Amino acid sequence: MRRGLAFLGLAFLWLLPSGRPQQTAEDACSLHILVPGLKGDAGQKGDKGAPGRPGRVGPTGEKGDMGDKGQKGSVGRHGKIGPIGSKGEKGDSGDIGPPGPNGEPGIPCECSQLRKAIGETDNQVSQLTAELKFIKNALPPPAAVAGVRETDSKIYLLVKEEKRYVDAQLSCQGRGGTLGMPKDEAANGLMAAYIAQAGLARVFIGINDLEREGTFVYSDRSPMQTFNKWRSGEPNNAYDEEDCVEMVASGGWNDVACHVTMHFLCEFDKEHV
Ligand SMILES: [Ca+2]
Ligand SMILES: [Ca+2]
Repeated sequence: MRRGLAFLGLAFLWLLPSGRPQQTAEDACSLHILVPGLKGDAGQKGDKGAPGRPGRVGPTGEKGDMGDKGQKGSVGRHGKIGPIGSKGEKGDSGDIGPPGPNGEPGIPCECSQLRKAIGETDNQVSQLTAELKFIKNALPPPAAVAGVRETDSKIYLLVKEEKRYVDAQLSCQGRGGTLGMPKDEAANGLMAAYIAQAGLARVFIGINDLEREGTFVYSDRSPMQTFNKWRSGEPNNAYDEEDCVEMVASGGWNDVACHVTMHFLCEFDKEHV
């Protein structure tokens, strides 16, 4: 810095109006004392300086008093629908409502006739139900059956399966019946016609003397009455082994061995099917 001021001083001396522009280096070096000149006139006012830097941030002011409460705002928009709540408890039953208006008068009916018709219909339904039940329970595969025959109280079923007497009886019982028991002329005639129409020569029927030789009973253990259709010379208990009975197509009876196999005829009581 000091060296810079000395240089400025030398430059100032060089520009002084001395009237001797040809001053030599010896003259300059010979000056030992510099005398300041007269003060010059005041210069013109300079231009306005640039704005100073912003001052430091002042300290935080004291907290002012709380303002008055603002006015209530307007109602906002509806929010989204919330989730479904849990099911509430069942409410109490309501009061019994008032009775309804009276209906229009009915049409006079002949009730006795209607009741009679209804009763007959009920009977028919019962009968059909029983017969259907019988068909479901009793009928074997179609090929083994030659149709059925029936009277007011009985149903007869010819089974075209060859079985021994005991097995034939079990087969009929399994269907809800028993081997056929011709106890009068009408039943015997119906069974004989059934056998003949089926093209069979003979079938087992429900008569035997298994328990006591010579004493024939029906398969329901009821004793033989006056009615019988023994063929001529029968029962003969041939070979001392004929304890079961067959009916031939003409309707006659013959005692035969129980272990032979043949078709058989079942009988069902309509009240029990
Ligand atoms: Ca016998
Ligand atoms: Ca015989």
